[in-house]
Amino acid sequence: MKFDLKGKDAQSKARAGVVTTDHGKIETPIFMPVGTVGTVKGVHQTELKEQINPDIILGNTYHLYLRPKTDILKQAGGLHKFMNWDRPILTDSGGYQVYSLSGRRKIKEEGVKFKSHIDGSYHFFSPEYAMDIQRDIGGDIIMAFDECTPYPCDYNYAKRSMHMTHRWLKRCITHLEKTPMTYDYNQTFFPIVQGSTYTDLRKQSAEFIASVEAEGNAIGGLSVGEPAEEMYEMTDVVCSILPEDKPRYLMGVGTPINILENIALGVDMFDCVMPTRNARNGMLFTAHGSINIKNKKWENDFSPIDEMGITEVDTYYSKAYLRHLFAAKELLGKQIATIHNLGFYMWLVREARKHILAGDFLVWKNKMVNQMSNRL
Ligand code: PRF
Repeated sequence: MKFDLKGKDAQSKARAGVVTTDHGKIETPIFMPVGTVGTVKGVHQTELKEQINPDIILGNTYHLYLRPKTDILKQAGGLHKFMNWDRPILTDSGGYQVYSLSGRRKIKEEGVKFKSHIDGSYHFFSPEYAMDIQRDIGGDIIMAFDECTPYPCDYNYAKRSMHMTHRWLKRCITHLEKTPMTYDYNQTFFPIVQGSTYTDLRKQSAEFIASVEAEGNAIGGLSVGEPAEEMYEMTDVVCSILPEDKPRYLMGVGTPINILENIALGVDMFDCVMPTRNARNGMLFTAHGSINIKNKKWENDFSPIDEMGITEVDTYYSKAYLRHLFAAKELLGKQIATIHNLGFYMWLVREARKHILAGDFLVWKNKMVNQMSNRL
């Protein structure tokens, strides 16, 4: 993997770059649509490629391991072939989903024992096993196995957990170094900074993560319920320590405003279920604010869903029609809303990139943050 910085904003810490992987290039800042179980929920592959057109999507180790199971993915020749997606894929390690989804879990130094949210069966992930599974899934970027602490988190717990995440990181690296590659394409490993909302822990963790000199670095443990200001403070501290010539990935973030604010602090990569999950609940993001399409006020609004939208659905269908589909609980409503929201997130990060390269990112960002705060 290669990362080339193409431009830096003079008034903020925003950067524009290009990540090159064996499955293609990723222009940063980037938003990665979440394809948890090998599908970006509700979006047909051709719509994803031709309309939304992301450079990279994300898959989840926890889900794919449980279903269809690693063995099936291995037989298919990896997730790319299984789902017929030929662009880059990043897989998360399971270090977050075992905490947020599985019914029960027991965290020990050796790893995490957890109960499947699908059938209640028990499973065990160690840092080593999380690497093996990600090798079989075949992500271009694979993530360290970490513990994401909840918010709020007691200082001593956060400190102990951070040190365990660091020890787990060493185990991931040792395992990757001493076992052979099992996939035909190169896979790049990203370690993850933790440390909850404590500045001293975040500094310590960022220094440790930087010391392993990985090809890219991630920031975890944020957007778990803390106020946005605290998230920005932590991102700022961590970005000031992580190397400048490597991509920085802020995991699970966030709202359109969170994304722009974190780009301004030097983050290059994002993923979040928000555009897809909120779409399925009738919430649309636009450059002028968010819309609850189920609201009665759209009943006879025959204007396009989003006049400025980049996807076909934005001007093809009206707000009144989309509202009707939600009222009638038609599947198509969720699909249209999902395509719109993902199209909007892609537009947002591409515009951010253009403005970084043009040198007027900060002014544009402030205007957008202001506009996007509206509820229409
Ligand atoms: N760790 C991992 N995945 C994640 C997170 C984390 O801390 C988060 C936190 N917002 C989202 N996804 N491995």
